[in-house]
Amino acid sequence: MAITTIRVKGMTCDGCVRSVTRALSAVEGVSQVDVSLEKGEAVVTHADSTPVSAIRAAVEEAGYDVE
Ligand code: 9UX
Repeated sequence: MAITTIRVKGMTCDGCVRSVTRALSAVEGVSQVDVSLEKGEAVVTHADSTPVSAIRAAVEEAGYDVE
């Protein structure tokens, strides 16, 4: 198990938070997602086998930028 924190740019409302949460939850191996609008951060708990690149890609495909 690993915990990765990424900075997400462009979230402006709770709908954005839900979109990012949904996108991250769909990534293979992800077991927990905590997205903070205030911090502009997502804390993702995932399997060791889940590449951070897949986590970043999911956020970008949902329409947000990863710092
Ligand atoms: Mo509300 Mo957040 O339209 O994109 S979901 S601003």
